Amino acid sequence: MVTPGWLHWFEGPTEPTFTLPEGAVDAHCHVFGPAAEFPFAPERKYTPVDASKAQLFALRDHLGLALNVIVQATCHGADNSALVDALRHSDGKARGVATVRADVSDDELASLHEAGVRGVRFNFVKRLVDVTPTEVLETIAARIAPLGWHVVIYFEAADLPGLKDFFASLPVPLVVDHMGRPDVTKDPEGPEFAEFLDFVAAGDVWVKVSCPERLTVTGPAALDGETEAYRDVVPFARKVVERFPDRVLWGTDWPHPNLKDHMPDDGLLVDHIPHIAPTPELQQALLVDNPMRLYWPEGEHSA
Ligand code: 0GY
Repeated sequence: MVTPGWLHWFEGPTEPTFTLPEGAVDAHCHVFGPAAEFPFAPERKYTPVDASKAQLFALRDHLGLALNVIVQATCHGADNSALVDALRHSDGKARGVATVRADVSDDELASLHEAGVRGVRFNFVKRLVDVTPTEVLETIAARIAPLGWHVVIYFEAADLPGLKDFFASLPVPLVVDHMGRPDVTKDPEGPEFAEFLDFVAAGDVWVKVSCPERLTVTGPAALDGETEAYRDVVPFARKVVERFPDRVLWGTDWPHPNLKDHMPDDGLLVDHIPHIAPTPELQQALLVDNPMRLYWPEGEHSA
């Protein structure tokens, strides 16, 4: 049974007004099931509505995106079958971020790499996962480092002080989901966000300036043609984009798990981009050059 109150992803998104640069990458999205083919993990904390690879690729084409980076969602645990199936059917247009356990075999890692996986995700958001001991995560990081992969980290802003030394010790590039989930009611110039920016500045750390729909408190929502959506998130995202233009990534987060308030129109999420990356140079870096360096360093179609 789907989790009570679960919001279905937005059907029939508008066509964006903002024209994406050629080759734009959605660097954070998911597939869910379909459950009949790829059952959800027994240890999951939520049961979503199905969101298939075909539906994801249709959204990509509708929005004018070229490529996807599909991130393993917690509802699939460490069973990457749905992710790998999507990668294998993407015609080279998708790369992936998997979840693995410390005892994953070398053959399995090689097979994930061959399918297009280029990173693993460490999730510290307690409503989504049970805590994995840091020694286990260190083992995983050591296993994937020789493959040239990175670690995607997902945490709440309040947890960064306790985690940042551990993050800094990892022997691979780091990619932070959703700007480290700042509390956008606080001052973007204040000490909490400054601590996050210092953490990014100090290491090989990349940031997804994604999920305004999840971080916003006062909106307005990306619905009904709203062209000034999520104004409270903009100063945070813009600050990151302008300070680290070569280490930022953008993604839709489709199909937007666990939103409680509203489901955004993904076309309007694309129209949000010029608010956070106002110049063509920043847009080219955010949407094309940076994700290509991380996920397709050898260029598309030469996996
Ligand atoms: C996201 C955010 C969330 C969920 C997951 O893997 C997941 O289940 O990441 C969330 O609930 O904040 O990145 O999709």
